[in-house]
Amino acid sequence: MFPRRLIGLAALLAPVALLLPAAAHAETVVTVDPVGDARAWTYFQEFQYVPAPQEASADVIRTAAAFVPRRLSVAVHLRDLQVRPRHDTLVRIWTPRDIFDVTAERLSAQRATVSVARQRGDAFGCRGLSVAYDGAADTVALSVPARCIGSPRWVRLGVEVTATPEADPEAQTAIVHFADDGHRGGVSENSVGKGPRIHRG
Ligand SMILES: [Ca+2]
Repeated sequence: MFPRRLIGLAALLAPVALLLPAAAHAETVVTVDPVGDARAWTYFQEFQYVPAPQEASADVIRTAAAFVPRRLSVAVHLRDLQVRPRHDTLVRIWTPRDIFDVTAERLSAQRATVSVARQRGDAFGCRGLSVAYDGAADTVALSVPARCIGSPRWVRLGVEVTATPEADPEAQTAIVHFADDGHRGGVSENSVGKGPRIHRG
């Protein structure tokens, strides 16, 4: 009934068809950042950053993100995610219309918290927003419901991690802070590096 050539073609296409469902999933976009490019500063020397190549807990080495219809997932990989008196992860989300800041914070070994705000705005409620600190995998994984950021067609991400290894309330200005930007060598005091567009799919 079918010409042999067509049957041969169908046999050839069958494995390709099997791959299609996987191809239809949202891609995971991975960006890499230099190893050992964290910076240190104290409030006393505000914005006078010095190289801190030994700092591993704030050193972003890779960010993996996937944007499916209902959710943006971001995993920030650190060189060595240790427990610190204070550890903050900022994920800035640029959409076609807005800019949002998702901020995760972990104080010592307490349960991490996360909030979302419009840039320079107040935090707002977002059911389903979550963060998971995983010391074994050295990741801070964030999940942001798409509706909380206006269900945009695409996003671009900025990542900045800050860690404070010593907490001495008697000597505020002497506390050393470490930071790293996930999309550039070192950090900048007035901007956050921007990753590529990630389309929702
Ligand atoms: Ca880095």
